[in-house]
Amino acid sequence: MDLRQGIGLRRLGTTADEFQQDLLSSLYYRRGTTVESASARDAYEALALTVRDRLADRRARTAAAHYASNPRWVYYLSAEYLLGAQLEQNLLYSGTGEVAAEAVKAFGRSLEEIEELDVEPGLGNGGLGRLAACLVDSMATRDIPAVGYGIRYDFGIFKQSVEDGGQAERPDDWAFQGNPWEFTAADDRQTVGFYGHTEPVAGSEIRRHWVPGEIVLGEPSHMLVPGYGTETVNIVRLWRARGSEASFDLSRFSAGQYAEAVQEAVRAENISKVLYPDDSTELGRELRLKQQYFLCSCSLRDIIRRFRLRNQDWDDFAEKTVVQLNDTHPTIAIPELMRLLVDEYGLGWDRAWSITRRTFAYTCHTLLPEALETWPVHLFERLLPRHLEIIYLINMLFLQEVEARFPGDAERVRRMSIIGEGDERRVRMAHLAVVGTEAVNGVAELHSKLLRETVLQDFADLWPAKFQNVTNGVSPRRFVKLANPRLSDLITEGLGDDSWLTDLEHLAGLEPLAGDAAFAERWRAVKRANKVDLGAGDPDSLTDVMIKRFHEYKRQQLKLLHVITMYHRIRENPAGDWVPRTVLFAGKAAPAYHAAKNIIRLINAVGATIEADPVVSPYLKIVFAENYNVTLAERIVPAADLSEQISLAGKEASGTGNMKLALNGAITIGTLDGANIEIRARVGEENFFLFGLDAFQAAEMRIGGYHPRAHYERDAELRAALDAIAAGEFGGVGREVADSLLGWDEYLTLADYRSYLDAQEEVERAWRDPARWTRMSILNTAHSGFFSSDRTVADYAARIWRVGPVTVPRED
Ligand code: CJB
Repeated sequence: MDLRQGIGLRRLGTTADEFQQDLLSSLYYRRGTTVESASARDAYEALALTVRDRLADRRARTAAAHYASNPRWVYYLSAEYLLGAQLEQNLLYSGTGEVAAEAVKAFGRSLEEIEELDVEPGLGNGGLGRLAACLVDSMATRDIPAVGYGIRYDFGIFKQSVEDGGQAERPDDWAFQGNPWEFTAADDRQTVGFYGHTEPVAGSEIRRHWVPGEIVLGEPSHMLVPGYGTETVNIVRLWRARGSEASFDLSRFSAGQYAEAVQEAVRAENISKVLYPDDSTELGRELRLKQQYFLCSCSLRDIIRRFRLRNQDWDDFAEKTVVQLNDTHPTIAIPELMRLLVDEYGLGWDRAWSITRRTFAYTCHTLLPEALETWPVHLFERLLPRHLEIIYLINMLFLQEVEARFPGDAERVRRMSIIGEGDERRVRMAHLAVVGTEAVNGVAELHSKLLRETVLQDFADLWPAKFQNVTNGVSPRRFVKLANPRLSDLITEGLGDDSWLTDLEHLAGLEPLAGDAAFAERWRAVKRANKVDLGAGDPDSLTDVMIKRFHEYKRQQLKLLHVITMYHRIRENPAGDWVPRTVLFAGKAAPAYHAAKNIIRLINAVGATIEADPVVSPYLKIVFAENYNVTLAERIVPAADLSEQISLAGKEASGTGNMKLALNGAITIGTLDGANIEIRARVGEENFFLFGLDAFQAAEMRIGGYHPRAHYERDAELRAALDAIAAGEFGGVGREVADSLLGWDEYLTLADYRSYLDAQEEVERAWRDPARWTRMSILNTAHSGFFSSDRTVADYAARIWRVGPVTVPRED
């Protein structure tokens, strides 16, 4: 199908000359400038537009193919997307990398220089947001008709720097200079209501009329999401809040009240102003619920609009649509769909409920109680009065079902209710998400099991078949091919082709090469060159990385206790045979998370102390890499020797950094937590450094009365490390950190300390034997093929979404 024929467009060329011509056209006609006067920014934008055009072509063919086949769609609803930088990816996915490198010579600049200007949209916090990005990549790669819906925050995750030894935050005005990857589509604007009251509808018991007290516009823009090795280009559609025309008060303006004249518009636009920078904790702020509802209301109306392009009958809706809720953040979509179907489209309650339940699926990403969202009933009542009525009705019918299944079990009914009755009545979003969906999944085997057996046990008793596991995965294109071109070339050479990029299990073909000395030598050389590029420390030292959000459950403090102990050991025995290490930390702490920021401060202080110490510094170096984001991960991951995955077992739902690092040949030191368990099972116990309590033992220990002080008393090295911290050897915050560890130690850091240090000694034994280490490294890569997000998407598609691919024809 050639969509260009009808409108007489010429085809976009594929040769270097044609590409260069298009690049110059972009510069002249779309940037309005010439080669002679082109700034670096002009060069970047012209290149981005030229690449984007190639994808837009494929996008048009994709849309046509989807329209023609009227398929079942996946709609992924996520409050966060960490898409990463776009230029390099889109060059790869459009196959224009080489011609572009040639063409930009016209500007007298290298492609690398131009790529520097490509800002990553940091529209997420961490793992959950990056997972969303990997899944949309893989859905396109697997030709699944899909749209990712999200919020176009003006300010993404804050920029982090270290000032005076601690974390400082600056706003991330990521699109300040414009974003060439984005298309706005003002015609698809939606109107969203908030506040107000509800009124009866004559002749109906169930329908109500909601009269909102505030109206906000949602304006969509989209970014293209190309598949790799296929023609499909899907989209991520992001909503931006705008004041309506009525929100500008001309009479006040005329009276000179300028601020008052725009205050309503400002209030509206605040909804998409900034991403909440909390990872795994919910603050329960009104604006956050407004964001969530804004996302869901705009997206569902868009989904319905799209459905009605090709379908008439509401009974087909759930056949044609699956809406995946990325954690509880978009759960308000459930009552919103009910409201739209019942109040706006006049469907009966039971029919609407049947459609709704069959439409949604819910992924849970946590086990931390503080991350399970609940909202005060009174907030709901004020902000979303109609939704609260609907939730009450859903809850009443649901509790009748529970009562019928478990007669007389009032305690169970209380536990399962969507409304929590405590000092303050609250809406439990996770309960609503389980009740209103067809499938619920955790993100790694252990996590899914713990969800069934602990947090959501009552629900699993009621509906065992609803609960599933889909282990997370990562994009091999971004996290191997783009991040680690040297290793990618070596893998391709070793395997004979690059089919591993779309079928990552092919990496298993590297296994025989693990024993090949020449291949191992080259493997080592790749790692070394990547370390040189990173420039974090001596490339011959063991590069030990802990890169993730700062959170006490992830236990950066345990890593720090190890470092301090090494510092003490080396000082005591400077002539010892020490393995030189570079310990690299990177990650952000939520700005309001005091304890996590203390740990960052302490890390930097310990780093400075070591650096100033002539005895220890030749062997030990701490690097704190500022402003961890996708782009920085792409630089660190290829250079890592050792991957720190040391959360308390039972706390990390999955982890995905662990997968990225293993795929790039880093060896994991880790607990039996999240996906670590599955990584270890695949790469082999002998290629994984295990330590610590398992989830069962950890839970038992916590219940049985845990005494961190007993570990302190018993272990002289631990005592020395904690004493040094508490005495303020590394600054004043040490006292607080030590008090928290000795007083309560929520995440059993001290209980796992000795086992962790022992495992680190095993690490050093392995490191001293380069042949052994390299073999372990190769086998980690070879057996991590399972952790491709293509496999994750295939699992969702087969078991939860029940969708198939739609092939987009090539342009012939
Ligand atoms: N996760 O990043 C977040 N934010 C949350 O609010 C809750 C969970 C993380 O999601 C990742 C993707 O599933 C997991 O790998 C990770 O364990 C989890 O903490």
